[in-house]
Amino acid sequence: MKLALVGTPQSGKTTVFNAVSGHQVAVGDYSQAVHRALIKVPDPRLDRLAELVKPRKVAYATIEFLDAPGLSGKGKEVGPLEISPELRQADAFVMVIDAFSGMTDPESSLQSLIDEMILLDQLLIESNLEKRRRTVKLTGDKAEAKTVELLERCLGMLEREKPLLDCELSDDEDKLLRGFQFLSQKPLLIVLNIPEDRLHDAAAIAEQYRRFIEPGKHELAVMCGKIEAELAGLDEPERRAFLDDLGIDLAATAKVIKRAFDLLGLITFFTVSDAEAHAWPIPRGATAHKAAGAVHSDMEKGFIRAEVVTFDDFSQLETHAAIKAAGKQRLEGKDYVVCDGDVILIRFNV
Ligand SMILES: Nc1nc2c(ncn2[C@@H]2O[C@H](COP(=O)(O)OP(=O)(O)O)[C@@H](O)[C@H]2O)c(=O)[nH]1
Ligand SMILES: [Mg+2]
Repeated sequence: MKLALVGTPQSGKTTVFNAVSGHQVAVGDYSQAVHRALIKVPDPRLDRLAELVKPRKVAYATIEFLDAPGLSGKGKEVGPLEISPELRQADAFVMVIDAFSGMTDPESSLQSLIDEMILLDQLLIESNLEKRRRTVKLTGDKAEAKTVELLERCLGMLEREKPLLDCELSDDEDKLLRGFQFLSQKPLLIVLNIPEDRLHDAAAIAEQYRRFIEPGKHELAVMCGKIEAELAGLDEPERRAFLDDLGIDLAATAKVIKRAFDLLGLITFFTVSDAEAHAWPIPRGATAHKAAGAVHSDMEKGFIRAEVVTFDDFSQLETHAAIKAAGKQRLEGKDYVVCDGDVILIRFNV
């Protein structure tokens, strides 16, 4: 799963990238460089499992994070369609809003970024429709006619200045539309980048943006990118001291990653053995069979059954023997829908 940063130049995208990834890329230089990182998703449940099982290795779930030049932030005055193709391939966007410099009004920059995505999508559809309409006229192709009908409906939304995220779509339509990699169809994590002297107001600031947030489509996080980027470079005791100094209890970075993970519609299941405790991200609603495939293709091919314990039972009972004695281990087949926090042993045969 891939997240991409978007926002106006100098809004703090690369600063947030550094904060989240622990990298130390140069900021403030108007650079057009592309940065990428694989981000560990912090998970106290995995820490607890590792404490119980004492494996040789602990592997966190990861998500890909991309910092690439993109939107102009100029709203309706966008120029050519030169947005990086890599941005289009992202599963969701992390939109960084400058709320620290006082140079721009954060609410209007948020609105103009959304307007810009709407306009870019509109241009993409317009450039596409003419040819497709002609094909339908010439060949009468049914599938193509469906696509045209869907694109026309989308165009109508965009012309009313609504993002495609608001479109009511069937699963098939959703899939079809995703192929076009429209910008305004992607879920958004809005990151308000505030100055350090307003950190104590973070909750009140977040409240002002509630109306932009629709559950499942958007998430909001308030952070001071500059501070978080400094924090990322420190080891644990130094970090603790720094946070105490500022009078805040938890770095916002972990929250940003968690919200991004939720926004992508992912849940986590765990596998544990002497060798490794591993957190695996899978789409909500995935079956045990798919989960097996996430671990190894052989497990999917040779799937026999899944032995499942909930994290809470595992954490409480602590050992396999105690879990079995308490009857808390379930045997599940291919079609079992995996729940967030399941600890799974996959039996397979190749
Ligand atoms: N005071 C303050 N400055 C920030 C913050 N975040 C970013 N900056 C500064 O804003 C400038 C632009 O940041 P950068 O991450 O390069 O923005 P980008 O162009 O969106 O990638 C840099 O000089 C940063 O140090 C913040 O939270 N507070
Ligand atoms: Mg940058």
